[in-house]
Amino acid sequence: MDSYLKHYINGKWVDSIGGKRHEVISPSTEEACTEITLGTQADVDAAVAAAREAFKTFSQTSREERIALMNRIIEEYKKRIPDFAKSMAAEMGAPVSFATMAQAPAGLGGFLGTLPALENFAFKEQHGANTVVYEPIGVVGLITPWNWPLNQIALKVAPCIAAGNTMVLKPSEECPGNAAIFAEVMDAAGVPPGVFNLVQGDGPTVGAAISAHPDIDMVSFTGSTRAGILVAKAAADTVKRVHQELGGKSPNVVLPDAKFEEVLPPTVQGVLINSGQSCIAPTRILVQKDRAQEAANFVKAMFEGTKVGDPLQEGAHIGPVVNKAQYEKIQGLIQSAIDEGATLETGGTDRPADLNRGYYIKPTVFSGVTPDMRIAKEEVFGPVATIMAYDDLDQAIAIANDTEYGLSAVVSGDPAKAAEVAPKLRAGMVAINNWGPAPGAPFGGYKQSGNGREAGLFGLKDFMEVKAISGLPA
Ligand code: TXE
Repeated sequence: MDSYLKHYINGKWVDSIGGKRHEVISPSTEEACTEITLGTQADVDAAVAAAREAFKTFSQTSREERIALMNRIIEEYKKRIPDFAKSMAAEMGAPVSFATMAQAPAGLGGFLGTLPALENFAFKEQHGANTVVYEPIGVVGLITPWNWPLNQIALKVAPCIAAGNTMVLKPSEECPGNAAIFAEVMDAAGVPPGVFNLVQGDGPTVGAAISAHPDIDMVSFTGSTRAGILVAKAAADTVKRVHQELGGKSPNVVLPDAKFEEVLPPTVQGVLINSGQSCIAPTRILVQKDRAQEAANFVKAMFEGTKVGDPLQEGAHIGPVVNKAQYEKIQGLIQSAIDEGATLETGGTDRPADLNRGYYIKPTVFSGVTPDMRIAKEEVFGPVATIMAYDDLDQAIAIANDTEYGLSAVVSGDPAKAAEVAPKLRAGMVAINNWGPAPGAPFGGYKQSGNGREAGLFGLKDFMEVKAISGLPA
């Protein structure tokens, strides 16, 4: 079992002040694979004090110094990719090859995407009589989830470094090992003490302490809409900036004359990748009524061709879902669709063959899904696709927008026709003939999918303060 029993505060590995031990259960073996110490309010206080002190000097560093620091982080990060992959495979079930090729490099992408934004950033702009200056915001609290754990950490840490902020990270207690390795990377790269601090712990204690802390200027959260609302409420009393990347229920509008063999493979990839645990997964596949069964057959064949297996084995397959709670939630949603009259095309609640333990879900496809069903409304976060029929494009757009979420959407078919549909979709990101946005897109959502954007230039701006100075001498 891997042990990470210390927090990383002020450039040192330190014991928790009164924290209890916590074991992470591997979703493939159902046995403990990692132990951490759950942090306390006192640990958060110590980390915030270190970050506040470090802000005095780090906020004054030059663009060139921060570019050099980011390049050193990138070099140290690359050396640890095999360690990251092994840790994620054990803790959240990402198959080792997928973790090596996709999950770990995704974290690198956060830094590589922020570097050019920093290199070209205009820290000073003239707007009429006002000189507008972008400044670091201060101490930022970062709360991250388990599904793309390093990507989500990097999308927050990289703009903080680029902006000159200092930070306190609380990663998910479901997947804490990669965050500890990431702190080792920051240490090896020579990040000054107090600039980056890691406090392991749970949401209700450490997450809540960060959200409410009077000496934290901004909190950036990725996770469920449920927890995102709690973070915003806890942050309200100190009027800190709240940045939220929350859940999604993304539609895929398949245009009436789309060629299924061209457009459905990316959709299927987007639904199944990471065992369906992606906030932008295009799970509501909207198809014109007279072609809906043909689409269901196509998606079913692809789902049945997808292997489910042990994350520690090499090869192209999907692993289990992250934990027992998620497994039970997904099984419950699959059962709800059956009970509400959707047609189960493939999959279901049975255990996949040859897997006697672990939180494995069969790739599952439903057709005949209507907008009022739970499976059409709630974020499943598992390998489950729903085929929904529409009469005409206006109805398809109405169904696509009939959700409390607004993170991402896909339009499949002739790009010229898709371009007419894209502006009508209420989502932060619309991808045409792909399952997700191109690299560097401002990442974030409308409605209950969140506030603010991550990645690249837009992400960097979101982690900065804006000051207007008028009356400067010409
Ligand atoms: O996430 P939580 P859970 C969605 C997805 C999934 C569901 C539940 O639908 O099925 O959420 O996942 C911290 N104050 N997404 O329960 O609880 C927690 O410790 C402050 C979408 O595992 O939201 C962790 O660090 N922080 C998603 C982080 O929030 C709190 C990613 C996420 O955990 C807190 C994950 C509190 N009161 C789940 N309570 C996406 N957008 O990609 C919890 N946390």
